Parts: sequence; C-alpha cells; structure tokens
Amino acid sequence: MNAAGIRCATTDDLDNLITSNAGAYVTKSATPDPRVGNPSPRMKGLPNGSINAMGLPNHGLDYYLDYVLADQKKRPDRMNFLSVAGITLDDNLQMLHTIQDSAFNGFTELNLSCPNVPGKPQVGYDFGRVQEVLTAVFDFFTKPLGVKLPPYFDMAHFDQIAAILNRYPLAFVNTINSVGNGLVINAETETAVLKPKGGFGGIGGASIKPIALANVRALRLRLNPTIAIIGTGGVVNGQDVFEHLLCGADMVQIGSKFGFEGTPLFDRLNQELSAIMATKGYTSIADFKGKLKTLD
Ligand code: RRO
Repeated sequence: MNAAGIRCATTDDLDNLITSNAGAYVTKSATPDPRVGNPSPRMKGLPNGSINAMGLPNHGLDYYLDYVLADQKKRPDRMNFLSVAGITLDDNLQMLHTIQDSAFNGFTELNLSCPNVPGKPQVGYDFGRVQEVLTAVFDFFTKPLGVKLPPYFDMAHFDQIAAILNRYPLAFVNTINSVGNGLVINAETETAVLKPKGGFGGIGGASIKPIALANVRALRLRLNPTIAIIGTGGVVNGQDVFEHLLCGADMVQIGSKFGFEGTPLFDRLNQELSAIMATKGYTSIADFKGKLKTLD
C-alpha cells in the first residue's frame, strides 16, 4: 500500500488507489483544519529517493473522514487507514474524538513523526511525550489505532520505545517515517535544493532501506505479538518487500517510489514478490515472515 503523504492528499489520488492493486490505502496526515504547508520548492526527487519539507499540507480531517466513510459504505469488506498528525496534543485529541464518535471502522494512524513543521520537534523522539500522548488517547479511544514512528538509531532507544508502546493496546506500529532533517545541496549553484527550513528535509527512498529494515526487525523482536508492524522505507522492488516481510513486517508501504511510478507500481511489486516466493518454493507469506536468520 502507499505510505501516508504520497499521492493520497486529494479525492482523485484516493480514487486512484482504490482502483489499483494496492492492498489498502492511507490518507495524507490530517490536521483539524486545512493547511497550505511550507513554501516551495518543498520536495525533490533524488537519484536514490527523495527529500521533502512539505510541512503537513492537507485538506483537514473532515475532508478525509468524509472520504473514508463514503468508501466504507461502498466497500464494507475493505479496511483502510486514516492518518492524523496534530501539531499539538489538543489537536490530536480533538481529531481522535471526532473519529471515535464517527462511524469509521478502519484503522487510525497517529503520526508521531512529522519532521517538517518548523519549531515542532518530532514527538517520537521524546519518550515522555509519547507516553503522555498515548495515555491521553487510550483514555477514550477504543477503535483500532497505531502510531507512525520516526527511525531510531540506538539499541537503547529501541528498548525504551518498545517498552512504552507495549503498555498500550496498539493495533499496529508503522516504522519508519522519513529520516528527518537531511540536507541535499546543489554544488553548482551552491544552494540547498529545498526552500523551507534552510533546506533541511526528510529523506526517503532506496537509501534509507537499511535503516527501515533495522527498525522493523528491532521492533518486531521487542513488541508484543498483538501489535502488528507496518514496514515502510526504501522499497523500490519486490525484493525490498520480501526483506521487510523477512524482518517481520505484516504490511508494507511505499512512499518515494510510489510518488515516482504511481499505481502501476503495486502490480510490479506483487509480480516481483511472487516471483521471488516461487523461486524459493514459498506458497504463503507466513512461510518466511519474521524468519530472518542471523549469523550468531
Ligand atoms: O508533510 C510533511 O512534511 C511530512 C509529514 Br506530515 C511526515 O510525516 N513525513 C514527511 O516526510 N513529511
């Protein structure tokens, strides 16, 4: 399926996802009110992926909630994802109350890792804040909910975040968001390629696959088995999907490459994954999911 943010901000984008062979879709992270986001240029394709400092441009929660509710009526057998990314705790609680009181019966993804709102640190890097947010959320929210996390880079941080997440009835964890605050420059013009934030932006695409796989694997080894894992980051072909699954992902999302290729990507990835499975003699994903071998 798509990763939040990529080709999922408008009803046209979402219609395209519905008619594609993606297993599900997730909507662009919503705020309570529409936002225009940061000034352009705010996203750039790179040889190995992308850099973005979009700044949460979106049409507001009601726009996405109306869409998923209408879709749910038409296709009651399908479960999709509504992403929310409040800039404050109050924003998040307000949106989650609206979702709780609505007829929505899909998954809600609470984005704790937007790297691009100037002056607002990523919640996922502040473990005390993560606890505070989840405690307030699960005080009233009873529908299936997961969190979108930033990448972690230290074994102690994997231990700490997993210990916190394991205290809550999470349906899933989505790992990873873009690798925050990289810098891409044009040597010829001696200028940063993005305008917002002095050129700093979230890095996605092939170059972040090792970081994504490490986060999927590290969290799968630490989280309660009741918490599903969505693996996101660095997927450009069927082998990348296979590797995410091997590390323990239950679902795999694609960001940058979906931005470049559009919905035909899902057919290609399905074919490439099927070919790998056939070569290895696997007939179902359960045959290899989470079964990564190590050398020790
Ligand atoms: O809109 C963005 O700037 C953005 C978001 Br909300 C996010 O979660 N991840 C990202 O790379 N960009």
